[in-house]
This record gives sequence, structure tokens and C-alpha cells, in this order.
Amino acid sequence: MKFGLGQPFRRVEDLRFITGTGTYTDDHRYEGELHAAIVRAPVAHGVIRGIDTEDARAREDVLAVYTADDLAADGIGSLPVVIVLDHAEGGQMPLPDHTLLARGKVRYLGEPVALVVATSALAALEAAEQVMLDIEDLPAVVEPAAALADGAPQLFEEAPGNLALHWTLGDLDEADAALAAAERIVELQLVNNRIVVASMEPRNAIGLYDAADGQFTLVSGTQGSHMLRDWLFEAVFGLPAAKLRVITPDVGGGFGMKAVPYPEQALVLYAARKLERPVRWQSSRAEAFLSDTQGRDNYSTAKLGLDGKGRFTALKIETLASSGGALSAFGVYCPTLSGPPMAPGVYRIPVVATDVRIAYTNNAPMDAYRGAGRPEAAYLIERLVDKAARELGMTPAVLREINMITPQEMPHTTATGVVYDSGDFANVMHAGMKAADWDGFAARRAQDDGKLRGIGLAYYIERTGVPGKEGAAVEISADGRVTVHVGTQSTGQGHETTYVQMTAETLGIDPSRIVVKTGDTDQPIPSAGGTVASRSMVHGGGAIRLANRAVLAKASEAAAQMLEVDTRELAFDDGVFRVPGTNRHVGLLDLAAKLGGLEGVGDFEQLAGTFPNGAHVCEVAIDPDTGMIKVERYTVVDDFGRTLNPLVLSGQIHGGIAQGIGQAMMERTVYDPETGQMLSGSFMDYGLPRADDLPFFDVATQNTPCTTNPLGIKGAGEAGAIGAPPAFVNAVVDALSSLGIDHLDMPLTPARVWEAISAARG
Ligand code: SMO
Repeated sequence: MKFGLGQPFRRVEDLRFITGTGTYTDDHRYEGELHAAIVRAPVAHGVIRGIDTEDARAREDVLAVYTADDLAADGIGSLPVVIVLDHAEGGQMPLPDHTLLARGKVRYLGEPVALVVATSALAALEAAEQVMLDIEDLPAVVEPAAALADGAPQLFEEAPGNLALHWTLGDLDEADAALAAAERIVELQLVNNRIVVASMEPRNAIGLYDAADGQFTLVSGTQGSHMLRDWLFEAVFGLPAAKLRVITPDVGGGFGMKAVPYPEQALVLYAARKLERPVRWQSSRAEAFLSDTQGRDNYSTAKLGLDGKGRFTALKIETLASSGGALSAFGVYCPTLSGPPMAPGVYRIPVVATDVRIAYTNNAPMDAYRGAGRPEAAYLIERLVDKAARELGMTPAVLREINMITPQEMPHTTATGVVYDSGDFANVMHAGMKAADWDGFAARRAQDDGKLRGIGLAYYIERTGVPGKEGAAVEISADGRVTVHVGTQSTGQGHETTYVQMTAETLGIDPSRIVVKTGDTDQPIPSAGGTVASRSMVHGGGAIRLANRAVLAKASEAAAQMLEVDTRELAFDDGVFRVPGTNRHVGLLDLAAKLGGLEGVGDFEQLAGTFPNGAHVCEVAIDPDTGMIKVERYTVVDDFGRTLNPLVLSGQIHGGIAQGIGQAMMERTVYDPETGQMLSGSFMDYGLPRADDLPFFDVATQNTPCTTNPLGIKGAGEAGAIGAPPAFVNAVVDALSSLGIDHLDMPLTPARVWEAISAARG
């Protein structure tokens, strides 16, 4: 049995996870450890008049209570902003200070105000309750349009009118002119709803400090130890990054949210240094709802111009987005650099322009969530094209195909300046429709059971694996064990399996001998990015490929010497070097034993993006009396360039679809518009999809190799979450189109659907 690339090798990490023997941050215990709790803002907007810590400090089980003043006195800095852009009018966006603990004002419900450190988790929580906050309420504003309106309450002095950033892409005047010249304009207003990220394992951090050498260690669930160290440490502590070691053990889900540096990670380090004892913090689910970064939350108006033959001539998008009550590290990335460049989707559109205003609002900070901007772009164009097809009386497939970029046009540079290297969009779309039995839908719709049925198509494309470096090292010990070191972090994706597969194939070594090590800034690797933007297989895989080749190059030198031939006369197969035509040979593991070990380093640089794309087809049945939607079929055909492991791949797609349908069908973070109090602060109030909300997913690939990386792959981690929302909403709108409904905003809860049906029926 071969376990090479392309094989459905079962995930080696799953035995550990499903038998409860994973080792997460919370499983780490340290002698003399202390427990931290965060005192959080009980209101969404207000002036801090006083923080009374006396009762909490008086407790015997409390070692310290810290506020922003203590941090300032110790010279502690603020959280970094990684993405800093200029306003369209010129001048840099404001960078209001993101202190670890609120100073002077609180700007969102749950914002950290004080840190309590005690001898037990319970004592820390109790003492946190005893910290008395004197806060003068200010009016709150939770939606970007309201925040940008005249007279809105001001969050930051540095950001007049609550404008975090005004950003444009393309020429808006040119787009207006092209729209004015169009035969027809199709317009759509839509909301991309604010949602929580809901990782299964909430955030956490353990801070350790060695006073003898001034060395810090942070144990925390992250999407990459190295990137967290580099972003967090110098900004906050003013010390070189080498003074901090970050260890990331098993992680239960990240989805972008754990790529971001958080106050708590710096606070436990601060407290560990002050108290010279380990300090641990574990978020509760309630805290996660309030203080994890959230996703999406934008409001767009889009206009698509068409000529008399249904060809797209222009696209103009105006978007209002929310930054929340603090600027997160990549807070402005999703609605600017990530989403808008992908606005044209898979279509030839000569003129594209986007205008984006990001507003400060009194709710949780916004940042990346699975897809980070590309789902918003795909949702917009795929809803718009579907609406256009309906208005033109064309089928959704025909209108798409007229406008789709063809393989002959590859590489294709979009009007937004993105270079698509490869893809066969029309054929993959037809494959998806065939797999979904699109033609048989008319008969399924005709069944007489009182349900309203609809079928929806969406064709997504996204950009993954943005340019950057990644390093890896492969070590073979003298006793024949192989260790693969890499900096990309699995938060459930199955890297331990795919990276082992790659290595087993290249080195011809049994997979049971190979382990993958990640999550430690002390690893012997030349560089590390981390796991974001579906980059792990492209970047990490690229680095491991180079490291494996470096091992083989060294081994082949040694083998040639031993077998007394030139390296060019050697053949390598199945872990053995041979001199063809003779019986002289030596195994790689024997060589490693003789040499006392072998190692190779890979230093990989990815220069361009990859462009996974595919067809999602969703079929729904709606009960008109209750507004309940049942997803009856869900079919996907994707182009991922090359499939490394179909089992791991389909797991990624399944999870992504579940998150995408979750957003489209039931998820929505709700804040009271007057007070900024959260109305959806638990899973009793916030709908997360469960297994019985979803059908079996029929998932397949029809690959066109990617030309921008040596493995020929296209990143797959986020794709499911990108195609699903437009496919689902297109299906529901199709079901309701006979009632004259041409758009509904997510989430399509039973109440919203029922109301729309009732209103349409009068
Ligand atoms: S949403 Mo991701 O970690 O780019």
C-alpha cells in the first residue's frame, strides 16, 4: 500500500482528537501557576470615571489587580496594527491607540478594563466581580451607516466622524460613465451580516517569565507562533522578539480569529513578569462572544452594467464596513486589499470600481473570518449576476457562461489588477450542474407537497496563498525517525497527515516513522508565516518539498561515495539508492544511521497567489407556513489545481460549507442599536448550524493545475465558506421568485422568510 500524494490517507491526528488525548493550551499545567480573569466593560460606550480595585485587592487569594495606569507606568505599549492604509483623499488612516486595557473610555461591550490575578480561576472570577467600575454612559452606535451619520457619538478623537478609513479601488468616475453608457443596469443592495467566529476551543494564553535571563514564554492557541511573536512582542514590550518564545499546542479552530494578537496574550506575560509566576487565562464562551474578533459586517450597493447581448460592461460597488470599537491588527484588510480586488469574480468586466468606508462602531473589533474579504466579494458578484439573469430572463448558467473568462484567456488580468493564472470555469460549472442533476430539478420542484422549491448556482473564485516566505526542516535521526518542522499551524486542517504524506512519498519512508512538529518559535526553521489565507499547503507544502529535496541531495552525495559512483549514476526509488544494472544499493535510513542523522532545510518563497474556484449548487425546500428552509441537496465541483488528499480536502470543504450556510441561514451577531448591549451572547440566542440542519454534501474536483507553485495546488481551506452563502441565497430567492421576491438579506431565518412570504402574498 502506497501513501503518496493523491491518496485518501486517513487523518493521523484524529485518533488523538476523538479519544480526548489532544493537548491543548488548557491542558498545560505549571508549578506555582496563577489564574487571571479580565474585568470587562459592562457598557458599549462610556467614560471611565473610576476603577475601584480595593475590595478585590483585599482578598487573600488575589495577588494583583492591574489597570491601564499600571501598564502605562511600566511602559507597556499598545497592540500593533499590521495593515495601515492611506485614505483615498490622501493622508494615512488614523491609528487610535489600542491599549491592552481601556484608558479613559470604553468603546465596546466586553472591552478589557482590568486584569485580576489570583490563586485559582474561581477566585480570579469572584475578585473580578468585586472590581467596581464607575463609568459614565455615552450613547452607542453599532452600525457603520449610523456611525458615519452627522451627529453620531464619537468613538475616537483621532477619527473625526468615526471614519476609520475611506478607500477606493479603480476609477469611480469611469465606472459611472460606463454604467451610463450601458444598455441595462442591474442594481442590488445587500448586507453581509456580522457573525461570531465560534471556534470550538475558545482563546487562551499562559504567560511564563524566567527572571534569571529575562526570557518570556507564551503558550497560546494561535494560527502561527512566529507571526504572533513578531507582531505582538516588540510593539507591546519594546523588547526584541527573540526574548519571547511562543508555543502553540493543539488548537481547536481558528478561522482567522486566532491569527490576531489579543490583549490577553500580552497581559499574561506582563503579569508573569510582575509576579514572577506562571499566569494563565482561559476565555469562557460568554467572553468569546464579546471579545473575539468578529467577521463580515458590511453593507453594499452594487451596480452591474450590461450591453444588449448580456455582456458585462461595468461594475461599481459602494460599501460601508465596520471596524468595531478598536482597530484590530488586520481590521481594515478584509473590505479593502482582500475583497474588492476579487469583485469581478470569474467574469470579464472591463471597468470595475469600489468605494469603501470603514467606520468605528461600539461593538467587537472586526477582523478576518474564513475567507477574510473574499466571501464578501463572491457573495456580492454571485448575487448580482443571479439577479441580472432573472431580470434578463436568461438562465443563471447561460448569463454566467457568456461572461466567464475562458482557459484561452489565461493568464488573465482583471480590471482590478489581479492575475488569474489558470481555470476552466465554464466546464467546471457544467460539471457541477451535472453532478447536481440540475436538469432533473424541474421534476423535483413539481412534486405536490406544499413546499416552495428552489435551486441556486454560485461560481466562486478566491485568491489564496498571498506572496510570502515559509521555511521547513526535515531531520532523519540515526534510528530512522523523521521529523518535519514547519511553521504553518494546524487548527484542525490535518497538516500532520498531508505533510507526512508528502514526506513519505518523496523520501520513500513509511508514514508511521514520520512526525510533523509545528507551533514553537524555537523550531529550527529559516522562516515561518503561519496559517492564514489558505496558504499552508502552498507555502508550508512548498517549503517541506524543498527540505525533502535537500535531504535527498545530501543523501545522494553520501550514497554515491559509498557505492563508488557518480551521483548521476544513482537511481532513487522507494527509499533506496541503487546503481542500475548492478545489485549495489543503500537505503536512505541506513545512510542516516551511518551518518549519525541527516537533515535538510527548505526556504520557500511563493511569488503569486493561487485561484481556487468552483461551482456550488444548492437546492432548498421552504415551508411557506413556517418559513423553515430545508437544504435538500448540496453539490460542489471545485478546481483546486491538484488534490493531495481527497479525504482531508473534502473535510475542509464540508466544514466550509457548514460555516457558509450557517451565515446565510441563521447566524447573526445582534447588538441593541441604542445601547450596544449584545442580544445574541450565547448559543441559546445565536444560531450555529448543527449536523441535522445540513444535508450530505456531494463534493468533487475537476482540477486545472496551478502554475504559480511547484506543487500545482490551489489553497482549499476557505473555499467552502466562500461558495456557500451565494449558492444558498440564490436557491432561496429562486424558490420565492414566483412571489415576486428578488432579494432577501442573510441570515434567512424562518422569521425573515415567513415575513417575506406573508408580505408578498398580501
Ligand atoms: S480568515 Mo484567514 O485565517 O485568512
